[in-house]
Amino acid sequence: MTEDILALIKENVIQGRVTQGDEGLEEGMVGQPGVSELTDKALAQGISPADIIKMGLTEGMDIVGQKFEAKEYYIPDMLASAEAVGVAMEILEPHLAKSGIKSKGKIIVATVKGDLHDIGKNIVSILLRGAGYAVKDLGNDIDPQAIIAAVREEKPQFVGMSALLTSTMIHMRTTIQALTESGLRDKVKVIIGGAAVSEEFAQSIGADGYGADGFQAVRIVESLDSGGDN
Ligand code: B12
Repeated sequence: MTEDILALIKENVIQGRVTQGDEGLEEGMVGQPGVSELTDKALAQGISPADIIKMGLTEGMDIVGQKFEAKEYYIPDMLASAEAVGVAMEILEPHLAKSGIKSKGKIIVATVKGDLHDIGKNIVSILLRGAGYAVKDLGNDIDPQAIIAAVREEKPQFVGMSALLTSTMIHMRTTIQALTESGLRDKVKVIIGGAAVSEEFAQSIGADGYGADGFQAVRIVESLDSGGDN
């Protein structure tokens, strides 16, 4: 019974169905419970939030990641699945505190100064939330000093910066320099991404990691979180 409902959650994450009114990638699913109804039902049956996350949401998202990498899924498919996971995480959040599961670290994300592209950053934020991180999204066109102020206030373990323009990626370097000048550089791991930047650029500005897509962003943060160097 427990396994059935977790398998259904996993399948509906893969299908990107939040509620029973949603269509899935396969036909004929409208009217069947989606991830939010199934998550409520699983909790009502006494299934632990940890099992729902591990065997339902995370396993589902792993498959979505594989399909994305194999080019079977495109960005809208990935977003639908990530949204389903995000909604389930909102339902689970109060129960996580009760069951003693600590949320993972906190990450501040921002698109750098002068840059209005925020679609990729938003995907990264949703996937990190889905993976259990507390994400504070500062938005787009964010000045280095605003990132410094947020690091002081929020005390995150990670800062994630996004840049899509070759004219704005320079602000990743200035933000890292500003972190150093403020004595905060060793308090946070900095990861970067966005179409303008690369692994080589990340190394050249002294970032701790680079992610080519949202799933890599999660993998890098998890690896840095556990002390690895990605
Ligand atoms: C949509 C778009 C816009 C929209 C943005 C809307 C929005 N709310 O974001 C609008 C219309 C506003 C726009 C404006 C402009 N744009 Co534009 N835009 C694009 C476009 C078509 C798609 C970008 C996108 O959303 N991709 C989809 C997302 C999912 O991908 P992504 O951002 O790369 O994010 C993924 C990864 O990079 C990674 N990632 C992203 N961020 C992060 C962060 C971290 C920490 C990590 C680990 C990973 C990570 O994970 C994400 C998810 O998988 C690109 C072309 C392209 N193919 O990239 C041009 C593009 C980026 N734009 C471009 C340009 C030139 C402009 C303008 C200057 C145009 C103009 N003359 O006005 C303005 C600049 C405005 C500004 N100041 O920012 C150029 C940039 C060229 C360059 N080398 O600098 C591009 C490449 C188009 C081109 N070929 O010329 N644009």
